[in-house]
Amino acid sequence: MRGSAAMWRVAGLVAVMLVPAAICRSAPPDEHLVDIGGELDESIIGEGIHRAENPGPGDTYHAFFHSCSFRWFANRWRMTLPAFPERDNLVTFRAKLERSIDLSFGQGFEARISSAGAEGLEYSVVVPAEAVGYYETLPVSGVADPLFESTDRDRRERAWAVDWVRVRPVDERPEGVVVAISAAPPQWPEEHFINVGAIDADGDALDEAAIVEGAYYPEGYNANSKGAFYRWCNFRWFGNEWTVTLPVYAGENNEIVFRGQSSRMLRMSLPGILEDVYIAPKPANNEYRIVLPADAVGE
Ligand SMILES: [Ca+2]
Ligand SMILES: [Ca+2]
Repeated sequence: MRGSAAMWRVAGLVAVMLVPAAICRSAPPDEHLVDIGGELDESIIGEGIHRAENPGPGDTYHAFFHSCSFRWFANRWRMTLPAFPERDNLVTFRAKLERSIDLSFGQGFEARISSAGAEGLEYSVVVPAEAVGYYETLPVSGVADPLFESTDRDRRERAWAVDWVRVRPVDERPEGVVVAISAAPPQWPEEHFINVGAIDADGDALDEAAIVEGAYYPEGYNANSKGAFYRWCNFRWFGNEWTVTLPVYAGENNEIVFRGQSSRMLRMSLPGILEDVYIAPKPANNEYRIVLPADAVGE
């Protein structure tokens, strides 16, 4: 591994602390369940997914449409699911499906689901650990086969309607469930990665080396939270001023990405080397990005 350590002193008006009565280090839950058409699905849906719809009147042509909230998906769509890092993930869609869908997960892992043979309108795919990597999010895209063409007044592409998506970590791949495969080894970007908030089986923090000061205890997976971020990943609250130590690539420009949730402006600094840098709140995908020039990193 190349790289040397750089100290980032980062200050800003960051977060109002919520202090629970007891410190509870959260083990990962048994599953992440995203109610499509219901609360919190906004944070995972990408392009090609239509508006949320509530159950319709009872005279719809299939019980699905008057028994659940859902969204129509176009012929091509994208979403970002919460996922369990470095585990096989069993991804199940509950959906009204009348054509096949070619799915792509992470770094080019592919699987096809078809409308034949699904029980309870549930369609499952095993996404191997090597497709998920060390991330807590999993990009998924789909293409309908054959493509949907509207022949009625509703001109939208309505390739399938999805009620929910569930992601479970599995030790054993269930029999008869399709496994996503990749034609080539996954092409992971060259990077250092720190899963802030991760703990091991004994409850010990796995991110200690990066945390210098100003951050609270690991938590996350807060099942009753009204915020998707707090429900579907582990994290730490950072106070108004905090310092982390990050590995960097010597002699090169370094792009640093923080995935986080803040409604505040962040002011970041590398003491004595860089002018303060301000980063706007609420970035796309919760990703705060900053480029550290090679001459600031040094050799
Ligand atoms: Ca639903
Ligand atoms: Ca995390």
